[in-house]
Amino acid sequence: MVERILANLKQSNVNTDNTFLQAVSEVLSSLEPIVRSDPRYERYAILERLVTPDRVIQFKVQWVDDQSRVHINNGYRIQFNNSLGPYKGGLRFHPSVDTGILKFLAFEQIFKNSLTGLPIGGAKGGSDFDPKGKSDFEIMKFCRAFMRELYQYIGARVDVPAGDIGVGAREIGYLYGEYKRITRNYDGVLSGKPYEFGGSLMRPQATGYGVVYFAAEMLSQELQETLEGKTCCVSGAGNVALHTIEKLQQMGALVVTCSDSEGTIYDPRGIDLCVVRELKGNGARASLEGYATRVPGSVYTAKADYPAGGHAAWHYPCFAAFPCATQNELSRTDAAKLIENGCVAVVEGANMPTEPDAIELLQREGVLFSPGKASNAGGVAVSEFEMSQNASMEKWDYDKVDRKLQELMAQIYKRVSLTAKEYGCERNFVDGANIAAFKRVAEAMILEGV
Ligand code: NDP
Ligand code: 2IT
Repeated sequence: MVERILANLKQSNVNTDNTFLQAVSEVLSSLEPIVRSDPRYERYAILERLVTPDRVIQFKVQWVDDQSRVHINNGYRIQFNNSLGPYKGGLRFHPSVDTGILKFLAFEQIFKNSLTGLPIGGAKGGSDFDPKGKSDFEIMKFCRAFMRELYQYIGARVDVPAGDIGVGAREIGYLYGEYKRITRNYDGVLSGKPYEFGGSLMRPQATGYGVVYFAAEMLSQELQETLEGKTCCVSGAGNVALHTIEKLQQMGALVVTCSDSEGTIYDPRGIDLCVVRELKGNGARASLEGYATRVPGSVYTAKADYPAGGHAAWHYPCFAAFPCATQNELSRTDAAKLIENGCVAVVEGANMPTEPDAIELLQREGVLFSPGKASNAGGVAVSEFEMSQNASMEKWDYDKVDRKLQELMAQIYKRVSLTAKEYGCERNFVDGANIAAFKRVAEAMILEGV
């Protein structure tokens, strides 16, 4: 059955990026044993329905830059599945965005959101707009034009977008302002809003901090280990990477790498977050090359000089690796190097950053591997906390959000590891996550009828 579904999907997705097929084939291969164990899944065509988005919305975004030139971009929202709750998932602004990438992200989001145990469905959206080099006013004008189309498809109980690559609190603020101007509605239609108008404390930190809470729980339960005094490698230098580094440092780890789309920094004395923030903060997107000129002893490797078939960040010795930039950024070559250097855990902060043959090798060699849908779910969980605060007109304090986030990450770890044990694939957190997430969504799909 799984092979037939994949063959059909291949035929209907020939013209898009193949990350969607990659994500689906990983999930379906985890589900093969469980799907055969319950005849209802076939009777209700759960798999076929699950791999087909409810709606793929595409619209034109036209805006005018600071030199009065007119630009046209594609805007998208993919509402994949709302069986568990309102559609929920981020918006990505990056030139690579197309329906293929967004389908992969929205599909993964269904499973991630299910793993949180919270009432949220799966969606993703965005644009091929490139925020790099744009002025603050251009970003504002683009966000307003984007929302002029998007507003009709979203709502606090319908679909609640948030940030992702290229979209942070600044962009969410501009998007929300335009939504409010059009609808006169002050509800929580976006999450990740600035604190001043309904944002939750700790939402900016939530994904990265959650990644480290998950890693700490996994290391303690599986290896009776902690992160204190351990060398860690991180990729990325955006929202998820910076907060992963920050929490790792708070827990006493030594983080020696970070990266952006042009290159990687290695700093054996530990990444100086103040310097990275000066280069990357507040929408500034200066190259990390500037880090090496400012911090003596650090080394910058440009992407063109990366090891063949690999990423420089994964070629330094470390105890644990945290890919936090983008999809498919950790190859089999990188996995082999991590293993050779004694790495014991790979914890995904980004969505699907590890290539399938790299995952297979890491698992085969006994490296603990956590898929993003489990370890980066803290971001969307705190988004749901924000929805909850907006609905009840409350404001939670920082400690409450932090405590709830820590509890939730520990619960996700438990759900994933117990499910893996129950289905005879102990320590395979990919299968554990896919099966646990699937069971909850499939049950809801059966109960709501076709
Ligand atoms: P940001 O835009 O804040 O940062 C993205 C980082 O990744 C930047 O350092 C960027 O480099 C780098 N990057 C982006 N695209 C590429 C590419 N094609 N090749 C190499 N490097 C690249 O995004 P986030 O930190 O929010 O997102 C990072 C990852 O985490 C994504 O996979 C996202 O889907 C996932 N995620 C995000 C959540 C959130 O709450 N924000 C929640 C859960 C997952 P440069 O500065 O040069 O562009
Ligand atoms: O991939 C993700 O989980 C996000 N980009 C965050 C989604 C959200 O709704 O907070």
